[in-house]
Amino acid sequence: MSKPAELRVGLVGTGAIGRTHIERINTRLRGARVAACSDINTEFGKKVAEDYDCHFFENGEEMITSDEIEAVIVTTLDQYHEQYVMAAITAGKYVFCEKPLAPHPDACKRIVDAEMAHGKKLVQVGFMRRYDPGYRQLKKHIRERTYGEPLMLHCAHRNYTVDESYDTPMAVENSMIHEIDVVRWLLEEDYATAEVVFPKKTKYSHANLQDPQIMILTTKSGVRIDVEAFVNCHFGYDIKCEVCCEEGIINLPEPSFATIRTDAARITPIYRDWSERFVDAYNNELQEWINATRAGYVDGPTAWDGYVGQATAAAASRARDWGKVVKIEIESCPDFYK
Ligand code: ISE
Repeated sequence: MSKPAELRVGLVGTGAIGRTHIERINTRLRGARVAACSDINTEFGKKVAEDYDCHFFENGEEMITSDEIEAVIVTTLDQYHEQYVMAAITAGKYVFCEKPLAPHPDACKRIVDAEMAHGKKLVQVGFMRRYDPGYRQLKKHIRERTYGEPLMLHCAHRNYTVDESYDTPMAVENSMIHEIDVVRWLLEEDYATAEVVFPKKTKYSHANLQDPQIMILTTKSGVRIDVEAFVNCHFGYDIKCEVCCEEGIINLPEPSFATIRTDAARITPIYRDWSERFVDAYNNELQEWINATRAGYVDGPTAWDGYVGQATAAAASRARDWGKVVKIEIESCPDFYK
């Protein structure tokens, strides 16, 4: 039997995450090839195209409408996501967009409306934690209520350090947006309120960044979630999620490393950076996207999930700026996305 043809993908935005996606699709995953790419930085984009042997398009929209490609990946700067996702919807092509779907909830809503008007789901958002084997274990226990009802979750999102361009709002909008999505996916319910409080500031932060921060969310049924974002923790990349249920506590598994005895100590290493910690999640995410796209459906985080994530983050940002608990009011999910 002849092998089915590979899905021809066009990627727009050849920065770091774009290049790692090309690399994993063209060298490690099955069933697709990044055949074309585009970048507003023409010189740089051409070089990437040469390195990965793909066709370079100066204009991203032209690439998206071209017959050379069947599906689209958007890994540009966040503020350009909307324009390329919209172009893919207009062209009727499946599109995988890195998180966030768009920086502002209104832009996400425009994408949702355009997709519904088109009449078929095409968009998937890059919330890769849903594909992490550890989070998938949590999901199974929560869904099956193995230890009864989940009552509260304690999460931590710690980065080794961040640069000067990372400011106070980014802790919610760029980092804890992952917890906003993954916890909603774990619990299968929406949030009711958000609050953000500031512990004492670390000396490793800078003028524009309040670090650490704690975000407190409650769901509609009353589950309470606290998330610590500590992005200059100065020891490594550390992600925690503890789910306290009625009859037991379920912890996100720690990455597996050998324990070392040395110099009168017993040490277990941890990762330094998110790109290492979530390699399996990224691989699973893109492989499953390729499989679903080839089969003609979307089974990952939808444009609606992208919209709810940004609307929740926007509410948490207001809560932070106003110093009070904010109600999260989001329309109910349209049947199209159920
Ligand atoms: C970054 O943008 C990510 O998405 C990482 O997963 C997160 O850990 C980091 O804090 C963000 O800046």
